[in-house]
Order: sequence, then structure tokens, then C-alpha cells
Amino acid sequence: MTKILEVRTTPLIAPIPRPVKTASGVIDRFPVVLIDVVTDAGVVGRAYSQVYLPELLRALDESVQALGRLVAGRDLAPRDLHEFLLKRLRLWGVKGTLTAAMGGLDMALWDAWAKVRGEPLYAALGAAPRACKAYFSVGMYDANTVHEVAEECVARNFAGLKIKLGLPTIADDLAVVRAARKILGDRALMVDYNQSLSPAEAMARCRALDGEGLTWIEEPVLADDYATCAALTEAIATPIQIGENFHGPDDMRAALAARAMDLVMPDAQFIRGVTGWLEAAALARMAGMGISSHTFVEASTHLLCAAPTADWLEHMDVAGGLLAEPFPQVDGRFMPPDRPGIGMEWDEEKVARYRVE
Ligand code: SMN
Ligand code: MG
Repeated sequence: MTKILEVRTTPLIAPIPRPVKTASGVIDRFPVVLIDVVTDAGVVGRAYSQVYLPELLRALDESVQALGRLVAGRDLAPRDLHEFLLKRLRLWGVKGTLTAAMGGLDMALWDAWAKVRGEPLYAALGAAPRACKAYFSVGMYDANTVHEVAEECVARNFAGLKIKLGLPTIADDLAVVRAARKILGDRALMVDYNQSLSPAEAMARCRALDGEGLTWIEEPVLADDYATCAALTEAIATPIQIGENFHGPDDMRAALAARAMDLVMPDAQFIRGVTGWLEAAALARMAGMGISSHTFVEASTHLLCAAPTADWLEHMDVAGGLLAEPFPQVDGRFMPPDRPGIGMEWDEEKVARYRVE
């Protein structure tokens, strides 16, 4: 059995094409921890974790390193290591930054697992490759500026666009939705409130948007306010979408029990990596619910192949500026690369340029 020799990390601030303004804060650069799982088979598993505040980058980096010390010297068996870490961390609990660290490490372990077998990750998971429809995911704009991103969406032949809402008034939100619709035609349009509304305001705004033909309304209230999400799911016809803030598949199970959503979009790191995603994909299949990705474009091209109810891939390019070879978009869709593992190789010059000491 292949052994893990060590886990190395590289904290850096990744350049992103444009700031991501949300109703709950702006991300103008993306703090990322690159994760290398060094094995005795001459294979290095590669993935990354991300965090939304530069002030938390050090904590994320230290968390990944701590988990790395726990797995060093052990067999490269991602599922067994997942259980080992959950048991080892039971007293403390796997939440917040530690979930992000564990999810990123899990992805790197699976990357190494697939590379040792000389298979793309989708193949190591027993899936066939398929191109996933993708939407262009951007920040918050108003009715006068949304044309910039709507036109880019059409020019790049994405099948949909997601914009952030939560402007000062309902009228402002409606105006930007209608301005985008004029350019998109019948392409999909999703909106995302990033947990910014009170229950009463969410009901008012979701009702006002209900006739706009949106593909979904995302995170209207606090991510774990499943009761309000369930009330909204009942009250409006437009699908309610949540999931990027599920910290592990158990959060998803609780949200399903509360009937809190019509659609689900786990984040590859917060759902606890490939291992967590596989559990979430099974839950989605049993619920007959569409499952979409959240950021982590590269790993998500593989994970959606292994999801029976795969829906949309979110294209928000966090790590593309660090890759030696960006993942190809063909006719607006993304295929997992036909090379071992997830298929990410870093551009070492860019890594050196953006790394944080
Ligand atoms: C989002 C939030 C935080 C970072 C990136 C993206 C957003 C989304 O909620 O769904 O794209
Ligand atoms: Mg979101």
C-alpha cells in the first residue's frame, strides 16, 4: 500500500478576474492554501483550500499542516483517513476553518489515489467523463452595469449567469434582474443573496422575484436557518438553492429533513472533500434533488460526473490564475481533463509571485 510521507502547504493570495461583491462582503483577492500530499510512490497529490478573508489565511494554512501531521506515515486510503480524522477530532469537532482544511486535504488525498492508479479522478470514482453545463458566476451589479457581465456570459457561451442581489430596495433587485434578462434571452439566470436578508425581507423579495423566470434564488437567509428556507420553499415557485455552507454531509441531511431547499450545491471543501461529496451526492439522489457545485471548478468537473442528479457547475475562477493549464471550456461546458487525478498542475512562477511568507 502506498504511504503518505508528508503534507506540504503553500499559502498565497490568488489573483481573480474581478472582485466578487456580495451582500455580505467583498472578495477582491482569493486567499488559497495549495496542498501537496507527498507519497512513497513518487506521486504528489495536489489540491487546495480557500478562505474568504486574508486575515484567516494563516489559520487555514496551520490547520492543513496540523491535519497533515496526523496522516503522515499512514496508508494512502482516502476513505479510511477520512474516518480516522473524524474520530481523532471528535472531541474538538470539525467545523469552520478545520472543515475547509479537511476538505482540501481530502481532495489532495484522492488526487494522489487516482494518480497512483494512473486514472483521472472521475475514473477512480467509477464514473464516465461528461461535459457539465456551467453558469458564469459573478458578484453584485446594478441595472446600469450588469450588461458588462451578461454580455461576457453570452460571448463565452455559458448556459447561464448568476448575479448577487441584496441591493437597497426590491425595485433595484428587480431592475438588475430585468436588465440582465434583456441580454441573456432564454439562458438561465440565477440570483444569490448570500444570507443577507431577514426572514420577512426574504419573503417579500422572493415573492417579488417569483415571476421573473429565475432558475433559483440562493441563500436568501442565514445558511442554517432551515425553518425560514422551508417556509420560502413552500411559499414561492422559484426553486430555493442552498448548500455551499453545509459543513459536512450531516448538515445536508438535517436540511433535507427540514425540507429547506429545492436544490443543493455543496462546496467541495466544506462538504469535506471528495469523500463528503460522494455522501452528499447519494443523499441528493435519494431525495431526487439536483446537485450543483460551488467554486472549486477543477475538482467539480470530476465530482459532478460521479453525481447521479448532477445539475450545474458554477464557474467562478479562483485558482485558474495559478494553473499551468486552465481547464478547457468547450461550447460553454467543462469536461474533466483526461489526465491522472484532478489534473491540476501549478505554474511555479505564478505560485512564487503570489505566495505569502
Ligand atoms: C460565493 C461566496 C463566497 C465565495 C465565492 C462565492 C457565492 C457563490 O455564494 O455562490 O458563488
Ligand atoms: Mg452562493
